[in-house]
Amino acid sequence: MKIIAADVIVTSPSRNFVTLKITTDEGVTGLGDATLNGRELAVAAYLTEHVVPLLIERDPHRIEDTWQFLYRSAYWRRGPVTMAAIAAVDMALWDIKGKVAGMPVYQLLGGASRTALQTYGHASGRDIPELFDSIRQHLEEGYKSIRVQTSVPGIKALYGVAAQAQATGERYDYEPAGRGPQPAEEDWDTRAYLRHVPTVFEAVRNEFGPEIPLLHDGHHRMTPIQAAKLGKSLEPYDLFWLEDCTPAENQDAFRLVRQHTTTPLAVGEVFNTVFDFQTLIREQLIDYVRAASTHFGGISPLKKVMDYAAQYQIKSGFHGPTDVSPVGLAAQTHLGLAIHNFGIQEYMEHSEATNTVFEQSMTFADGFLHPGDKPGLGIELNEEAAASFPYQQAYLPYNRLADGTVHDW
Ligand code: CS2
Ligand code: MG
Repeated sequence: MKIIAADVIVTSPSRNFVTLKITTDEGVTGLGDATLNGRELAVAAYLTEHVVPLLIERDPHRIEDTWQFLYRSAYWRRGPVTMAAIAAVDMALWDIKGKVAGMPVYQLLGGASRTALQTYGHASGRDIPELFDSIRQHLEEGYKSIRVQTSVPGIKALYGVAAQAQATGERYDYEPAGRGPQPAEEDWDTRAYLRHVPTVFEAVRNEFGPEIPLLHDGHHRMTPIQAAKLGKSLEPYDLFWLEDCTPAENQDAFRLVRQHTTTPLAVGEVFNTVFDFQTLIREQLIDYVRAASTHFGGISPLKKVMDYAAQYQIKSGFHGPTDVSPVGLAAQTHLGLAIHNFGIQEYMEHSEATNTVFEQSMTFADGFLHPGDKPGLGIELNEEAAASFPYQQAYLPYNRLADGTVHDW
């Protein structure tokens, strides 16, 4: 079997997605997700200009060899653009292999280790009553684990809080990234945040009791010692995890955090290779691997990092926001079903328009996600629908401190 075509499809049903479609001489096709939020066209060009020509005539069954060829032969390794492009190829080849074998990809990865994946949903609110409503709504929908984000008194806008939700009728208004030529500017004050967050978790525990696994995302905004302080002050509320408490380019920073707190730590949604996790895993500085198949080079390297993590009882918590397309989500859902050290899967429903473009065999019921049993990844791209949603420039917001300094994301 040979690859005869590879097409890059950019579509923007409610947000931008970049999809690679590989076609073989036997008519079998495979899909891969190459979406890099806010930098989508860089990956599309990387694929079209530099990867697609290399794929033609190759044997689609040689997944590992193709991965190594794209990674090593470029000389310029790693980075989010390169690794999102390689991820799309890797996923599309697994999709093809599954279709040829007549099996869902999770069967090729070793078969199911569980019946379905436990997920967590995103609850948020501008104040406590709005947050409680959001938590209740998620519980009613079957979610068993809940991420909790709120506005902070003194900070005007805060990413991760669906502030306009009621006004727009959209559930998660902070996704997609804002469309337009410039990113929205938000404000930030770490001291105010550190004072407020523990009071929110205290209120949530008082209202909903001790059982629900609760998560929180710090979006890389604290210094290591501030992160340590937050972890410590959240200990009474028994978090499932504290995510991205400090930027992790410097993996050593997590030593300091870990030294001070028993709150479980999750990190890695912006990581793109195993080297980003090397110290964190080997020194047992984290508890959950947050990488997404889309930004980490695909299913193949994500499986390897999870096997490495398994030696240290570190589990998965793959990144699953709406900017990971249904193809990327399906890829990591197959992997999550197969690996033994699965932890939890982040899940936000995609919009209706997105689900029209990406027809899915994935199911979500009672808080659990399953990739379905169609051969391959189980996603079909409706190209006609995709073409009706042209690309629109969009950027994630960023934030500045009171004195105008740009702060960490
Ligand atoms: C977030 C994401 O899901 C998460 O944990 O951190 O919403 C993230 O901000 C976006 O994926 C950025 O593209
Ligand atoms: Mg996050």
